[in-house]
Parts: sequence; structure tokens; C-alpha cells
Amino acid sequence: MITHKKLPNGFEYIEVKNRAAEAKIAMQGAHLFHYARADEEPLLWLSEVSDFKLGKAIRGGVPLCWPWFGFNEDKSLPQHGFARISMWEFVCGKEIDEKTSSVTFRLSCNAETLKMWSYRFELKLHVVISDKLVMELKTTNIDDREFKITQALHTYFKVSHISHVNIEGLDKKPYLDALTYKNELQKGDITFNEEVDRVYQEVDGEIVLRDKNREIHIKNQGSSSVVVWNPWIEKTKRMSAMNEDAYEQMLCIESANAFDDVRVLESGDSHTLVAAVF
Ligand code: TA6
Repeated sequence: MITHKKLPNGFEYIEVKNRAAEAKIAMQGAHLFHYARADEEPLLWLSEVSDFKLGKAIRGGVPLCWPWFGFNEDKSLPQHGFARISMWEFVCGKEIDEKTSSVTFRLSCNAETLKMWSYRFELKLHVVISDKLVMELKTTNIDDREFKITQALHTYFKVSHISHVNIEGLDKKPYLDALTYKNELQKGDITFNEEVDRVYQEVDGEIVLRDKNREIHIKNQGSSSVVVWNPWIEKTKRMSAMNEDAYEQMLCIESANAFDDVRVLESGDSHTLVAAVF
């Protein structure tokens, strides 16, 4: 079933339910904020104190960072771009079979976006919901000049406890440490005992998030960069819409085009960033 719903404060979202899984995607930001397989714990983390307010990104789920990842040189512009705080259009929903549904959202350039980024574009998010979650973010340049984008499917995963998890698949990959701005090389699996904010480069294979009682696989396409982030104790205190101990239950593994992995789109070109989670 695909239903258009509203929270008591009027915040709108699309709810998808089928025999294999359920998901909720907000009209603001085409922000997927819930995904769970039937009879399983949610895969995605959502802050207990997240605001569902217009103009503010939801804390958790999958914020869409676009058309830039991180800060803009112009500090008056929003961190991680405007897509996650813009109102999207719901294009269509399909029930493919009993266990598979898909939904498509669109963001087109408009007077507001042109003030922040002067290019004409069309952005589409296509999500397939089954026992696997597949997200495809397609950018089309409908301007008459080239543009450059950085972006991310900034996925927050729910974990049993941050000290129980490790990430496989990034061994020997170079990364930019966003805390020190130094280039480093990953040795072995990633474990967590302090703040981590890294942009891994040259990523091609599958990534596995291993937790106490489950493992989550992430396979990206149209991307060679992956951001791994946990704010740890002190940064969490400074973050909006997060409880002080929230860093223990979450971890971001972001399917990205970031740092050196900038994508240049000529007039008429498209680029699709895909993340499959299973
Ligand atoms: O992807 C990691 C990161 O860029 C961190 O540096 C971090 O602070 C963050 O994303 C969350 O950003 P936000 O703007 O959602 O508070």
C-alpha cells in the first residue's frame, strides 16, 4: 500500500507497506526516515528528538546532500545543499509485486533554488522498497552550460551499540580525515572509540556493517567515495536534534560523490548515484 500521510503538525510524507518491508519518505527533502523489513528492527536510525519542521533537515534516515556535500564557500548557504530542505513533488508509486514497491520524487529548479545555485536542473529520487532498499538519485543538467556537483545519500544506520560494530570493505583505501584535513590510508576494518569523520576514496566493492546480531551490506554505483561518520560524545552535545547518548546507537555510511569525486555534467548529461542496502 502506498499512502500519502500527514503528521499532526501537517508535515507530509508517503508511507509504503508491502509484505517484505515498510518505509516512510517525507515530501520535504524526499527524505526517507524509516525503513524496516517485516518483523525486523528498523535498519535506519532516526533521532528520538528529531524535528519534523519545514526548513529543517530531519535528523536520521537518509538526508539527500545535494548539489554540494558539506559546507559551501558562501557560508550563508545551507550545509549539505538545499535538496534536503526543499519541498519535492511525488511523481508516482508502483506496487510491483506483493513484496516490492517503488516510489519516485522530483525536485526541479525554481526561483528559490536559482537564488542559491544558478543552474537549471532536474533531480529525481527513485526508491525501491522490498527486503532490499535501493535508492537512485539522478541529476540531469537542463542548463546550457556545464555544472559540477558533490552529493551524498547520507544514510544513518541504527546499531545495537557503537562499540559492537565494525565496517569491512574499506581496508587499504585512502581517505581524507575531515577532522584533521590529512590524507590517510585505512588499515583493516573500521572500529569506533572516538569521533570519526572521513571521506574514503577509490571505493569500488561492497561495504559490510557488522553488528552483534546482524550485518548490513551496502553496494554503491556512480560513486567512488564513501563518508563514514560518528560524532562521538562532545560533537553530539553540539549537534541539533540529538540526545546526548545518541552517538551510541547510530553510524553514518554515506554513498557519495565527495572530495576528489566531484561529478561534472555537461549540458543535457545525467548522473545517477545508487545505493543498495541489504
Ligand atoms: O557527513 C558527515 C558530516 O558532514 C559531519 O561533518 C556532520 O557534522 C554531519 O555530516 C551532519 O551534518 P548536519 O548538517 O546534518 O548536521
